[in-house]
Amino acid sequence: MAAPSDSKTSNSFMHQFLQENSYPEELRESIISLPKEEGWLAPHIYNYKGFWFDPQFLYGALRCQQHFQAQHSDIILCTLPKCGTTWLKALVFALTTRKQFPVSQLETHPLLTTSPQDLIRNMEFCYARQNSSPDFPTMNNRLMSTHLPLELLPKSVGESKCKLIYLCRNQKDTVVSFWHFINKVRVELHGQEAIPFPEAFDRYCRGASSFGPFWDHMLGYWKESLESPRKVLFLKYEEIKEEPEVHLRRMAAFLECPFSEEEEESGVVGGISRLCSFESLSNLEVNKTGKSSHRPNNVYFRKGKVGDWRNHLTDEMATRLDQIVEEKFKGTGLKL
Ligand code: PAP
Repeated sequence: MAAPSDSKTSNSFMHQFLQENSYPEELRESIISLPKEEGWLAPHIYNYKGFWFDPQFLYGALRCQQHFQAQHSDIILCTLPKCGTTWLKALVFALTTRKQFPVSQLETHPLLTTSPQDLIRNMEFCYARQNSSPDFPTMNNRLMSTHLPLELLPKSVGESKCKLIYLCRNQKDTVVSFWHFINKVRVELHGQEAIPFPEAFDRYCRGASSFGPFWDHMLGYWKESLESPRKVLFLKYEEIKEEPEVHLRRMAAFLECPFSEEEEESGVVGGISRLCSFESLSNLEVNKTGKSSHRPNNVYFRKGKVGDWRNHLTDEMATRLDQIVEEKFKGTGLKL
């Protein structure tokens, strides 16, 4: 899709976007009439049922709700943008396909030649781009990802036995990662002006980021993971960084494909962890110079570190975000 220029009004952007893609008139009208805020890539983001959306993703989300039929063996990876989606995709792909693609025979492993973003595709993005229902890759399981909040997942997800893995990340690092990503896309790909960090930070703290507010997004999945631990596995980026093998074993047990003794002894867990590490993936040619369906793959790899926020947030900013997290998560047991 062509990038909208800043000078266009939201309505004309929506008009162009929806017309180009032959979207139904009534949907266009209903999106335009939603509450809106200044956007990140499109001129505006729209608030639908308490969450903020770029218009094309809202369209995809609505189509996904209408048409997606979950199957019992589906695995859906759920994240807010910049919380480690690419990493989770790589880990779950390597984990669930380890019989077909053993990490002991790395030369033929799909992760060496295909971006994790292409191996596991985002549901609302696929539904936004295609009028027919998209095919999601199936090996042993159908694997998909989403940024949708739990409340807005298609109904069949709740009705089936499919499993959800949620990955969250410390919000101070996420806002920094989000800001870098948005500006890279704005400046290098769309020819738009960069958004200054203080402005992006303020919008993020007010919850007006893509698929935000982040606290409601996280709490929805957190509560569900406590109530239905066989349905939702809740993971944290920082904890996987600290002990990748421990969390790979947790994921394998949750997905009912635990590592066998033989696999443990032959170092399969470590092999997957090394293959999916930032150092390994970010140095692959496909992720340095390749292009996924819509963007260069390198936009998904920057530093991959815990604590980079210290290079961007003032003490005052850090306190503001910490206080939001403390207040919103009070009494829930969730800590970032
Ligand atoms: P998405 O939600 O838009 O798909 P996502 O993959 O969550 O993007 O965001 C990219 C972030 O994950 C980047 O973080 P940074 O800006 O703080 O560096 C990126 O570097 C990081 N990342 C990508 N791959 C890995 C990996 N294998 N291990 C750890 N972090 C990773």
